Amino acid sequence: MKTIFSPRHHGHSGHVELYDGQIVPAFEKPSRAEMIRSAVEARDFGAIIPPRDHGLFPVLRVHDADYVGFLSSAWDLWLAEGRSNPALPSFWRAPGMRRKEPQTIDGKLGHFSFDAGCCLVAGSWDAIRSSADVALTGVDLLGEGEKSAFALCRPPGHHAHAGTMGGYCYINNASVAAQALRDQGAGRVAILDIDYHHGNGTQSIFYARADVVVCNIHSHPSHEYPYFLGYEDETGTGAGEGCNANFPLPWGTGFETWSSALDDACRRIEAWRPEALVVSLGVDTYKGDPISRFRLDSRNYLAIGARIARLALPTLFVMEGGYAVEAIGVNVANTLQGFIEIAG
Ligand code: OKP
Ligand code: ZN
Repeated sequence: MKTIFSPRHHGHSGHVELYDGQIVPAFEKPSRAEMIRSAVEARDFGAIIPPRDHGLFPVLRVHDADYVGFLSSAWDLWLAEGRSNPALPSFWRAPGMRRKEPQTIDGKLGHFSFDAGCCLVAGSWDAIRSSADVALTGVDLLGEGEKSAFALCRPPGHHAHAGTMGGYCYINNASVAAQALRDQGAGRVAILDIDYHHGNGTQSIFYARADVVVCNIHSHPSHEYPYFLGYEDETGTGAGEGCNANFPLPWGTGFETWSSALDDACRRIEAWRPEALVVSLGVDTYKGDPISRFRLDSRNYLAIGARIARLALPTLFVMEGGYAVEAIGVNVANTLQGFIEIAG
């Protein structure tokens, strides 16, 4: 299995987030991707290659043009206000307020976000674009006949909506990849999101569609971020009715319960008969994760990879979350190894 990786992720560094009522260095930091890269390299799964430039067209298949325009220009607007510290949104609309895009950067930051989890610094946009190119290069590899690929994306993507950033996510890399697979000819594509947090952005992007089906296993939104989406009764709408499946689990969930949800999710995916699979791979389900509350052990990721391999689909792994930096490499590499041991 080849890995796609870009050192341009380093541009997104030195940023902050609001945590426990304080501004702290963001948990989503460059060392995450570097730890994963060295673990994958050490296991020798296959070549580690740089992304190819795909431009913004495949991103605009999923995201709104005004939003992408905002992402590309936000840092310059911020600088033009005479600031150089990290840019963080802190104003949002309540229901009933106007939906017009403000003309100044502080208003725009709120207009295009749903939380204060998405900081922008000088190199963020370049890193964000490189992350989408990493996912799209993974799609290319599947198109060229590879059975699987690992898109080592950073920053992650699954919380980003068509026109809204949030939860460390700017471009929804997994959604961009799924759409690219469709555009490349796959009849139906499944997305399996196993990050600890519900992939609200991915669900929302495909919620009314039957050609991209979405399965999420995550911490219950009644207690956990992103709080306002991810319940079991969200099953899709219109043509997409029945094409979204959520498996919310309580805080403290261990592997026995988690893996039985994975079995259920995999059976749902089989019933949809997809031609390709995108896995939103978060390893913040790990017991040592500093911001999460599931209890998976490192060895459990071998079994997860193996279960996914039994779906016997062309599979693109897209990196999402995981914040226990000391264990993130082992957990990701175990997932890929478990997959490879079954799928080859
Ligand atoms: C991104 B991904 C808790 C703040 C929650 C947002 C977490 C975003 C996770 N105090 N911060 O799904 O791993
Ligand atoms: Zn997560």
